[in-house]
Amino acid sequence: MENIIRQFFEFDKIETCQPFGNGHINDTYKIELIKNELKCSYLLQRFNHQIFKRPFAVMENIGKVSEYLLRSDYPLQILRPYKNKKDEWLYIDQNQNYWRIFNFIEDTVSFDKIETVEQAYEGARTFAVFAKAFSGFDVSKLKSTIPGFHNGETRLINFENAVENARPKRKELAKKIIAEIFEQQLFFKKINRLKLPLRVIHHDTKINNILFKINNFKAVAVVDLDTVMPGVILSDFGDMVRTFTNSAEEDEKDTSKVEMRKDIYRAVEEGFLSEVGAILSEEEKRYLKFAGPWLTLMQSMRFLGDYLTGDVYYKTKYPAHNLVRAKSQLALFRSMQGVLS
Ligand code: GN1
Ligand code: MG
Repeated sequence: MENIIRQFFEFDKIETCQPFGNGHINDTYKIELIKNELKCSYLLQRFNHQIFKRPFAVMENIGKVSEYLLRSDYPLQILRPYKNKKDEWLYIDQNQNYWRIFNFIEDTVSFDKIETVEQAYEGARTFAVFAKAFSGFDVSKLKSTIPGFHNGETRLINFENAVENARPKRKELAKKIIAEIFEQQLFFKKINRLKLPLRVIHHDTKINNILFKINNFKAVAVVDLDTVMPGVILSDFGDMVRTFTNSAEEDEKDTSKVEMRKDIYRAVEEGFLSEVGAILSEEEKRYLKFAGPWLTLMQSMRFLGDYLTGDVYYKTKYPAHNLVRAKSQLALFRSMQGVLS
């Protein structure tokens, strides 16, 4: 650890180093360093370059976006990466691990589940503040670091391949849900046909990607900018609907507990539009209601594809974890369809 951190800057000693957060993709640590008798905190992260196949392009995007926000009147704090002593965003160690370091934003908390409409409103408003901040930014400056990331039709092709190359036992166990997903595939085509404008999109608008002030639960920062790239507004709205309104966990085993909470949905919509209502086109606004089911169906298909091909993408805690996630997300999709279509 010490050698990795020294690639970025000098210090006297490491005071603490502890695992931090619970993302599915990267490994994150909070480190406290002593520098000239002062304690300084940072986030150290092993960046998953199996998933982010263009790690330096991701960092370029994050660099551009955070610099832009810093120079604008963006009202929130920014989680910024540091360059190492070689003036690069990432340090690659002998074992081909990619490491990066960010500033640590103090006195904040994040949480995984929305409990109240006030939290939903504030969360949605915050992601909208982030989206709105880029209305004057030239989106063509950003690279598409995971091509087809939220493209349902591309995801569908990947899913068809996953079904074809599935582990036979797993395919048998998932037979019913595979068929159910195929039944809904037109959804992806419908959304792609809309041809909505490209914007700077966060692409991972879970509530735990907002840091809140410890004592008053006001939003302090939008974090996890790895998937910031060109996309459509339905992605950021949809992933909030998927994650905020869910009455249960993403991996709830008992699907009878899974439903979209309508009061939370309304708060998400109001909070989001309170900031971006004026910059979205009529068409974008009209189709917002399809965003939740669209993204939730896509997520179910992604979890299921990973289950079928042996859990190579998402971290899992038990063998059927991705199957459970896929079923749970499909239950959520059904509940949304009952309400929103
Ligand atoms: C992944 O690891 P995390 O929570 O930041 C995934 C998202 C999914 C999410 C599902 C790069 O995000 O797209 O929606 O899991 N990120 C990537 O919980 O694939
Ligand atoms: Mg993420």
